[in-house]
Amino acid sequence: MRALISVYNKEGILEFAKALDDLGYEIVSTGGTAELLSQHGLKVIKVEELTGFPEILGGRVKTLHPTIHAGILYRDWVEGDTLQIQELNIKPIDVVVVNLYPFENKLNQDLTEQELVEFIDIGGPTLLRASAKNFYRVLVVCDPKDYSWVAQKLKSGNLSFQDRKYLAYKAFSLTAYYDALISRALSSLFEIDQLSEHFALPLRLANALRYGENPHQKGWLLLNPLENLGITRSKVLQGKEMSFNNYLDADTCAKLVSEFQKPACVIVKHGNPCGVALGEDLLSAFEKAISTDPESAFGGVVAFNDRVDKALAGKLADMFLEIVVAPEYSQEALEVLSKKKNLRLIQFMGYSYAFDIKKVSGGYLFQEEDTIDYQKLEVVSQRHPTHEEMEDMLFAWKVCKYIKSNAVVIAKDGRTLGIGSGNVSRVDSLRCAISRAVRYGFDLKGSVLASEAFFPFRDSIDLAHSVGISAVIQPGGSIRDKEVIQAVNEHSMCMVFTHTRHFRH
Ligand code: 93A
Repeated sequence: MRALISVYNKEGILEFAKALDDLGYEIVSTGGTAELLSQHGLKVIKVEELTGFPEILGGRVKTLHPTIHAGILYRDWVEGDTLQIQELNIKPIDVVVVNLYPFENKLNQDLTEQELVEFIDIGGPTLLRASAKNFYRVLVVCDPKDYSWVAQKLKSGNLSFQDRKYLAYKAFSLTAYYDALISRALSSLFEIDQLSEHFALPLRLANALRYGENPHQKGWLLLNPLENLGITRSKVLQGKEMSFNNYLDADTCAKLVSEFQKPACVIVKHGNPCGVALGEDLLSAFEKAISTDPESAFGGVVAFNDRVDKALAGKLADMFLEIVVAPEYSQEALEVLSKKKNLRLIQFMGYSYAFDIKKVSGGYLFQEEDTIDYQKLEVVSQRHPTHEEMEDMLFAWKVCKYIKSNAVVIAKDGRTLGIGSGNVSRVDSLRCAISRAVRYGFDLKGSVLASEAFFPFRDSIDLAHSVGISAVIQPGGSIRDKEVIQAVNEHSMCMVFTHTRHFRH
């Protein structure tokens, strides 16, 4: 019986090799691995002794040899195979233990293209694929986490065919991931922004979540190793474990608050912002954001774009919140918030633009991230907006981008007064926004309205005017734009076209 061992990560390999040696396996090994094992007194056959061929090209060719691969791929149930390997004096290999050059770890290390390329393992994946293909006869181990249970089962004679199949599946999962990682890394290294016919998205399982969107659904968190920022990479400083829905809400909240330069606060519930405000400081922004819709804010996710201090922490601790997200917390703030054991505190480090992906049955929809283009703004009404109206419109426009369509935002003095989300008719979204604002006693005179997509009719403009809204920002582009602009002019309101819409479905 023979075992081939070739590992980059040498952790735990000595014990595993000893266990194989005890079980009577002859050990065949590559350069560094062979050296380590023989240093510790194990009898090792070097690959080159077996192949009669030295390791060449600085290690690029070590195990890529027919003696090795025929030893692995040999089918003992096929007569022709047996005759051939006997004729060529090739001995079967029964166990293969390999882990790969750490290409993934090298991605964030500022290596040159040439240096990085050297970490693409060729021989290792070939060994893994060959042995996994021959799972009927060969046992393949690609993860040091499996050494101990595999050794135990081999010793007791309990290693089943199903175990071998599981390990073969694991090996192919690893090589698929490894190649996907290389493909994605090269696409950014070579600055290729075009999708190829076979798109490789490498994902690594981080952990199982308590459950998915609902308790009866299992849920997992998978990481994209090529993005080192974002909500999944942010530190959870305290509190209960993050849930599936927590990740969704915290992501929306953190991304929206990052759009603002001034001190800002965003509150999100069920994926939609329910209060957004700018302030002199974070505390005033928080109070303004809460007052938009205190009922919905209960149990919400709150995000800030600056350091949370003690005074703000005191206010946060007085409320029932699921999550607080901020780039930083003062030591005193952390002490205050530590009393709220269940409250999750996240230190958000920003995010990088990547693909936005949505799932449909049988496939995925990919798109670039949605961004705002400020170059395209155009005043289309007779009256030009005042400075305050313009500021409020731009504020409301940013918020709109993060609301489920049909999205409308009524805002004034850097705060949302009413938000309408997820309605199937635009005017209904506006009615919701108005009724929320009225319920909390806001005077809408001189407020602004943002709509993430065009108004199909003038009805929303007439309704907006009737409650005192004086300025409207929207993409334009309806066949009834003329009628809509006419309504704006009749009411002496003003209107800005963005020429870009921000659907969120
Ligand atoms: O450079 S390679 O792609 N060429 C090979 O033929 C080869 N065979 C095994 N890399 C190769 N390996 C890899 O070497 C293994 O996947 C493992 O990561 C590493 C072990 O090298 P050493 O035993 O010299 O430390």
